[in-house]
Amino acid sequence: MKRVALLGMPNTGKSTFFNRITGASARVGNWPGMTVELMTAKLLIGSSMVEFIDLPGIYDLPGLSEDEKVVERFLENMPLDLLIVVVNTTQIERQLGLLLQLRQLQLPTLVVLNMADEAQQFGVKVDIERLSKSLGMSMVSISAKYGQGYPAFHQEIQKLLADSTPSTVQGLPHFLSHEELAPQVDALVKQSVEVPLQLSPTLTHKLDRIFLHHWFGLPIFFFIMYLLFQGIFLLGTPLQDGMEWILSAFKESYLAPVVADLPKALQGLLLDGIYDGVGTVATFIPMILLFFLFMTVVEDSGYLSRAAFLMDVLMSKMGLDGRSFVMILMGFGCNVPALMGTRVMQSHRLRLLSMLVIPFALCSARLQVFLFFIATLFKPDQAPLVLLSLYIASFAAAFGTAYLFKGKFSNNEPFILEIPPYRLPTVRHMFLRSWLELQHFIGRASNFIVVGVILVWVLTHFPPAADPASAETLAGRLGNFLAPIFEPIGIEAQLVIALMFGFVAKEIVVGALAVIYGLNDSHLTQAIVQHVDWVQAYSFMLFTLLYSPCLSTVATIRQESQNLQFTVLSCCGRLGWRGEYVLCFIKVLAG
Ligand SMILES: Nc1nc2c(ncn2[C@@H]2O[C@H](COP(=O)(O)OP(=O)(O)OP(=O)(O)O)[C@@H](O)[C@H]2O)c(=O)[nH]1
Ligand SMILES: [Mg+2]
Repeated sequence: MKRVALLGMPNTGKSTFFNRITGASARVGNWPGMTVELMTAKLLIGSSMVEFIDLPGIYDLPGLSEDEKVVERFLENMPLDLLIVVVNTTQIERQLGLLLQLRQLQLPTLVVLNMADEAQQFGVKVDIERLSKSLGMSMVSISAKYGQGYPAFHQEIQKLLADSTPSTVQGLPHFLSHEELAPQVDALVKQSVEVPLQLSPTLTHKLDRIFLHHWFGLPIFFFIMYLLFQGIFLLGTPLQDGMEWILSAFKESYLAPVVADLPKALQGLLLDGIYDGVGTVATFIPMILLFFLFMTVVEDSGYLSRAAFLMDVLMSKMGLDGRSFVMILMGFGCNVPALMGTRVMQSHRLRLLSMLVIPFALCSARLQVFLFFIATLFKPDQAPLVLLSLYIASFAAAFGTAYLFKGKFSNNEPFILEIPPYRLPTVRHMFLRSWLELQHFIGRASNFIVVGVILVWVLTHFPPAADPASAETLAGRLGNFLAPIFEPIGIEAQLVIALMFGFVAKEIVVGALAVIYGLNDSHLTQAIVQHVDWVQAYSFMLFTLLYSPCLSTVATIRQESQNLQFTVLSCCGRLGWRGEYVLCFIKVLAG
């Protein structure tokens, strides 16, 4: 099998290109540092199987941050048949330096000049034949996103792979620095690149005058976030109701008759345990999907990088920088990839501090719990505001923690942010990306949820003599045992059980509630309305937000930090926030 690696600066479209040629689904986004790990996919080219490897972007060789080291280790250890260097044509002057460094590796190389569409739009022209000759490398021009130039690429790669032999770099050379390479770059640019003398004020500039406005930038940002939640509720609620209706109709007319002959207890486990538990989680799929559709627009349009820029000053007061802010936003999807995303940071302390705060980000699993309680206990016009307040609480907890620990993890890593141009997200990418995230959500949920709901069902139905979910059941006893801790913050025994399962995965919480109260959808909603008032619900939600990250997050923190002590700190250091702060807040709210 032949091996081909994709390399280049961050945000040049390597993953877009990789996905397009191999049909894989690597994460793509208008943000430098999207890919932090190797991703591979196989493809038949001509008559030989070729393995493509998508690498994290690098600015420089030798690199300093964790993801750049990944690339170096890769180059040192992997025999390659071909190196494909992806270049953003519109920034070719800045990217030639890296290309020249890579030439020092003396590997067979194909240069892909990407973003041909933007180059044309900006009036950047490259004399490919001439540049290719001067560099002694094959070169093609493409647009990875819109699919131009692929026939030429396929022709070229077939030619290059036809009689290739894998070669390994024998110890990395002493790379010339970008300063040392500057004269050479200048000469190449002069000879074969045509850049318009003055860029006309593009749409990006015009939009940035609004979105990065000194005073209005931040309010606009919060307004956009508010609209996002409003949109999720507006579109998501009817979809969710429809889903509930279908699931419960299916249960009544099809499932109930099928299991009617089974023993009562088993019927209960199947219908009220597994089906209701899993079904209740499933009704949130439309909302989660909408959330990711909107987030993909925010991310892929380039607005996420603007958010980093806007927040940078504020973040630096807390020992973090704009990138940490973006990671927190990414953590709104799932904390795990956000934690891995911190690999773009060079300073280990900055990484640790960011990893300490990311788990406070209100991830989609917690979102699902909140959506459930908010829809149940708050009026429709209050709902978006309540959710917004939880997002603000999430930020506040993250920032507060950073502020408390910034002394312990002080660093002075300079932060240079690349602000990419605004790009129109394609509908195809929006759906692909959201589908991918949804699969992850369902994957994580299904890992635990069936086992989780069975366990909850057993706990709430044993010993068999006791009334289900009453104080005499195992769950009831456990809840009562823990009650002294939770009563002061207004969380009742049933909810305590749900919280315990939430430690494994937050996805289980709502399913667990359905089983604990022995009810599904609308009945569950009514039961909650009877048992829980809004203050209790808010308290419960805050607690769910703060108490502890889920198991996968804890495992990722352990792996990324390689530090057990830190992992313990990141789970238990939050204890301080829980009791006192939540209590205080609730007392104020309840007057
Ligand atoms: N206009 C245009 N945009 C593109 C093209 N190729 C990629 N993009 C966009 O550029 C952004 C970055 O794409 P990615 O594929 O994530 O870039 P990457 O090189 O893998 O980035 P890192 O993983 O961060 O190093 C995304 O918003 C893409 O949609 C292209 O040919 N034209
Ligand atoms: Mg990438």
